[in-house]
Amino acid sequence: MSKPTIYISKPIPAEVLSYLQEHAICKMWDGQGTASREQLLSELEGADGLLTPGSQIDRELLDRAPKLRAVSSISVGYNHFDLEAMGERRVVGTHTPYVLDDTVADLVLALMLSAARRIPELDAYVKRGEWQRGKKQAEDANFGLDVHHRTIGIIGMGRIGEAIAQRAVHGFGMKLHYYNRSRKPEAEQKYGAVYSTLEEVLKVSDFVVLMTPLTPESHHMIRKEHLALMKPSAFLINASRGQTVDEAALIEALQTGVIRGAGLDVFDPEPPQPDHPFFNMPNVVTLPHIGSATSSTRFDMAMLAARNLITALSGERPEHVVPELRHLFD
Ligand code: 8YV
Repeated sequence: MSKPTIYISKPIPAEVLSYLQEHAICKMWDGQGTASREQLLSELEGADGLLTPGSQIDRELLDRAPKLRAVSSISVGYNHFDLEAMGERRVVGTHTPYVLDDTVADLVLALMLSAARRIPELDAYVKRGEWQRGKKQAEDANFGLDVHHRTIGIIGMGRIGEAIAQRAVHGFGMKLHYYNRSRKPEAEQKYGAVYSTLEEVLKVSDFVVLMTPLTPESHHMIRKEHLALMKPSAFLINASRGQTVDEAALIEALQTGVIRGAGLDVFDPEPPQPDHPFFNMPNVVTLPHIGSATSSTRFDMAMLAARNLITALSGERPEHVVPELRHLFD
């Protein structure tokens, strides 16, 4: 059987590339970062498969890629897949769950600690040579807040949510409330987690952590009326997708003291505009969507995505086909 042709839209580790080259004819985006939409549209004509870190896969793109049989995303989230269009055209979509759970959970704790202890602000004082000013600022009664023994509210108790729960409860002695579509009796047993309504989680938590996939149901699930339920001393932490929050409402809540601060790895849109109000808010810690970005986890994600793609192109069902497209193998 002749080898399939695949298009790789971002640089990947050499070992992952050699694996792919054993099984496929590889065409690669060789510029900086990730191939742009325009580049993808013009490169996919002869491709049977695509390896991507999260480019939009929609009807326009599928029209330009008549041979495409599989798209493998180097990400756990797959809100960039038009599942209906892919299903209609029998294009398999895969993602990379499990391998990033601990890395993203670590980052969520880092965001909580950075926001509560205002670490980036203090780091900037020290580096500007303003040691005394930084120290004085931090010693003001109203500056740093404790994370340990506080209440964390996790919205979306999937695998990453559980990895956060484990750190928060067993590492920091936090109390845990969670909201999820379905109850998680195991998490309740392991972490003493209290299953609550969304409203209740917002009301009782000192740190509200959003860890839900972006779906039509979770789009803007946190709006002005939800932020108003939070304690004025509470923080919102988002390392899932920016669109789960109404960003305009969040800006207003932060500017008017409805909540105390935020730790954000994700925005709507990304990247945020250069003059975004968050950039002048000392109570907001921002990161450029790097939740899973450690070298070993990114390696594992790329390798898993490569294996998913080759399995899908062989006609077998890859372990990590997204649930909504499993029916393509029935
Ligand atoms: C990815 C992510 O790094 O996995 C996800 O869903 O958000 C990140 O880990 C990002 O999508 C780019 O690949």
